[in-house]
Amino acid sequence: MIKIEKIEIIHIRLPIVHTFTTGFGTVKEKDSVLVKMYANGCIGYGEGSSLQDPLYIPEFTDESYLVLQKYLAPNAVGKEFANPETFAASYSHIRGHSFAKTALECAFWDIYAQTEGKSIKDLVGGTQIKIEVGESLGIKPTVEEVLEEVGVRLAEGYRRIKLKIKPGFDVEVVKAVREKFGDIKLMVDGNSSYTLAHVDTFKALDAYGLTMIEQPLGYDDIIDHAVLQKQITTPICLDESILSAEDARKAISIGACKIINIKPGRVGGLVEAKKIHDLCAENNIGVWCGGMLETGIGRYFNLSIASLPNFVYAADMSPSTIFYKEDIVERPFVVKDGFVIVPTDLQKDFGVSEEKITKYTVKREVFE
Ligand code: OSB
Ligand code: MG
Repeated sequence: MIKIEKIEIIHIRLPIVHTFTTGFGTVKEKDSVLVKMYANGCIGYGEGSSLQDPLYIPEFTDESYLVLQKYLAPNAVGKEFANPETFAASYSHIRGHSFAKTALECAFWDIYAQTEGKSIKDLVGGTQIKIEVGESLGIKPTVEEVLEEVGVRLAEGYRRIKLKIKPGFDVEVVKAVREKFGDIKLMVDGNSSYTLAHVDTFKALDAYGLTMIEQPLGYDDIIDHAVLQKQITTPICLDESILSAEDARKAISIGACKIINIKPGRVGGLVEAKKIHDLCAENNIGVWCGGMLETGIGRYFNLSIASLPNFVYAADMSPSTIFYKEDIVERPFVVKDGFVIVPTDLQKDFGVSEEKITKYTVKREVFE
């Protein structure tokens, strides 16, 4: 049994090296909420990597913090749990707020792994020891700038390129990348900036052999995605619309997607992420691990879950050095020949820096 003695919730804000523009808007600095958990003589960390503003899905960082402060942390402290599944079940009556739940659940996983003397990869049944990595490229003022960065990332070894698109910045940029770089693994992400009125744009994109089109339509939609999927050959991948295994089951059953992007943060943690993974495997839907510009802490859990066998497409797993001047871990991972090694111990592999957490803290509260 794991007895939770103390929980700290920490809102951090990291400056980023360059802004990140998508179909939902521009990320100018990155917020996250961290949970530091004390139990059985161990310390565990988790990250809920929501955005500062409600632009991607409704939950934003002040809200994640508030839900942890008012419900999740006070309800967990002083209690005992056998494993992450029973722990997650203890707050499943709280609706929504998947990023807040992820921060809490991941801190518990970190402690659970330490007490079991096993890696999270082994505990979840992971089979891959390294994860294939792609770059997610923001929208730039010009196509030229996109071409330049694609060239840099391919030279660095990234194995696929994901282009962020929005109405007016789509077919032209895809065409230019194909013409310049040929038969690379290429995909696009619309971040819910299109509607069914844009069907001709997606039919035009069919000509470019994209691996997938990620979340073109409404952030909470599956119906229109099913309508669109019937009219185009490129597989649709859902991101924003899938917050749970139940959402995934419904989307698959109506043919709304052929691929799912699993982000632990968006679905409430590793327990739900594994359920979605297993459901997709049974239904021949390949998955891959997306990202929310997490710090090294969040990326540690993303890499752990991405070791499951049905994670068959390259992950959005650029190292924090691409986004941040400084990470809050001592030794951020590196991409080597287009892969990242799955870490097995947060402290030994990455090393959490309390000093850097303090430097970027907006607010913090202790529950004991
Ligand atoms: O839609 O996948 C997305 C970043 C913030 C919010 C949404 C998304 C993204 C990314 C970045 O594409 C992926 C990463 O973390 O490397
Ligand atoms: Mg996406």
